[in-house]
Amino acid sequence: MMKIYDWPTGPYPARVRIALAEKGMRAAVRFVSVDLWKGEHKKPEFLAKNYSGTLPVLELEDGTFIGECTAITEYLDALDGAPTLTGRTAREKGVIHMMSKRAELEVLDAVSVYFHHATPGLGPDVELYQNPEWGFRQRDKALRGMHYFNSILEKRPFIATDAFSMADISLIGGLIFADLVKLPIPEECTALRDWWARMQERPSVKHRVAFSEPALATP
Ligand SMILES: N[C@@H](CCC(=O)N[C@@H](CS)C(=O)NCC(=O)O)C(=O)O
Repeated sequence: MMKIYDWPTGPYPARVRIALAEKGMRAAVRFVSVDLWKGEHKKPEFLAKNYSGTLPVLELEDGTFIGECTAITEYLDALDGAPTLTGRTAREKGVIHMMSKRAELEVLDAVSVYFHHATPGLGPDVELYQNPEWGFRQRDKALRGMHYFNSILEKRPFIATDAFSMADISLIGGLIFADLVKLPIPEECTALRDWWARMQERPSVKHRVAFSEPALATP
């Protein structure tokens, strides 16, 4: 069985949990918890699985490790021969990849830097270097990014195409993180707020933490 190393409430792990649920593949993986608050992701044993020291990581049955949410999502989407999240045509693949990367660069990763640099983050034992000025700049970048995605959602129902895709999942990750650090979507971004309300109603998003609990309990 495939394994996913993650932390149930983490915004990045949420992206893979959502992708799995959207694909109906929950039963195909076992979750292994890595405690971010204890810094388990920075220990040599975990770094051997993922050089970057981040969650989530997918382990295939042949022992291959795949890190990075987008890479994991692409792998899972290709597995059943019926891609629904990363695009069927060349055009869809290109546009979805671009918009997903943009959601990471402009919102999700920026909120993450804000969390790690301008707030206590994961605590003094884990956050060995903090640069608050950089953190606050990234917070402002994330707010600009929210305005950008609001302008996209004024024109179409989803981030990349007319259908739900990996790009939506990447921005969902960003807004999950923004919620955690209490960075609200600006009032005037009504299209983004409406989209976020719709996304939170999707079962894959709503039940992302709960669905793996039985698997977590399995040794
Ligand atoms: N680019 C990576 C980023 C993953 C990431 O930052 N994950 C968070 C979990 S929510 C993490 O491991 N943070 C711990 C840290 O940076 O110390 C991806 O997309 O998978």
